Amino acid sequence: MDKLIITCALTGAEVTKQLNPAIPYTVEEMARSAYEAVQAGASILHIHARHDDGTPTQDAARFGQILDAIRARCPEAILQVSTGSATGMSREERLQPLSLQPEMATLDCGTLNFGGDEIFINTENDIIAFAHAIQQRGIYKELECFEKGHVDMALRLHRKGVITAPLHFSFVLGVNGGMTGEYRDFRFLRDSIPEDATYSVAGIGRYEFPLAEYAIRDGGHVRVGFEDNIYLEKGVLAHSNAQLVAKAVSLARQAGRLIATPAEARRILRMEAKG
Ligand code: KMH
Ligand code: ZN
Repeated sequence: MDKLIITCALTGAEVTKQLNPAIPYTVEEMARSAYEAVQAGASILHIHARHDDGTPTQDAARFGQILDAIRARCPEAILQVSTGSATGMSREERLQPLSLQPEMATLDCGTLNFGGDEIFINTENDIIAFAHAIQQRGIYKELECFEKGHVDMALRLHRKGVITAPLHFSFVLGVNGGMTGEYRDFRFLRDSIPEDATYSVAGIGRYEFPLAEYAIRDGGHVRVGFEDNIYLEKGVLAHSNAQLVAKAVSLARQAGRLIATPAEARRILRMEAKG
């Protein structure tokens, strides 16, 4: 079994300091949280940008400051920018950070309800445009799928030559409007992707650690972090992203799975063959 790749989703676009004061917003908070997460065992950092007041932004200048500050403290880590951002942003707004030539970016593979009146819109033409923009620049992509239809869309576009190999999926499960993160959901998605594809799981809220355990035992990879979950355990807020990463590391240890360094993660994901 390959070593375990741990991604840390540092802040996202939705959670706030009102819910957990440790959520990073500022450039300094992002850099510190990234450093601690990498020290704890993360090899990939999934990055959203916020203004100092917590408002999500895809502004390239703000993203550039955050990426530079993280690179200065974590020169080896794989930096994955979000092209999903927050609901309601236009295609052009969302694509902005690709101009910074990050090593990795997300490619969201379908639309879904996102709680309340929110809809996270990714039409087929959006997905095609994002795939071209990411691949043209030689950036490695992670295929974010919130339900089975998104996996099918990614595979359909792969067969058409729009989405190129290597295929690395992220199953983001437990969003209010997407698929839940029960074992049967995990199994269904995991069995739906090609043999030579890789995958990571991101469980929202209470699904974070149960899903992590399924993936750890199955040979998949894991994402944790404040974007997805703010609790270390039921009713106990996490003080840092690093605590959530450390918990994933300890689950891996219990299962006898070693943790990948960033260099090892690049090899496991075949990042040299960007597609
Ligand atoms: N914040 C969500 C609306 C991504 O990073 O690519 C979208 C999201 C997906 O977080
Ligand atoms: Zn995200």
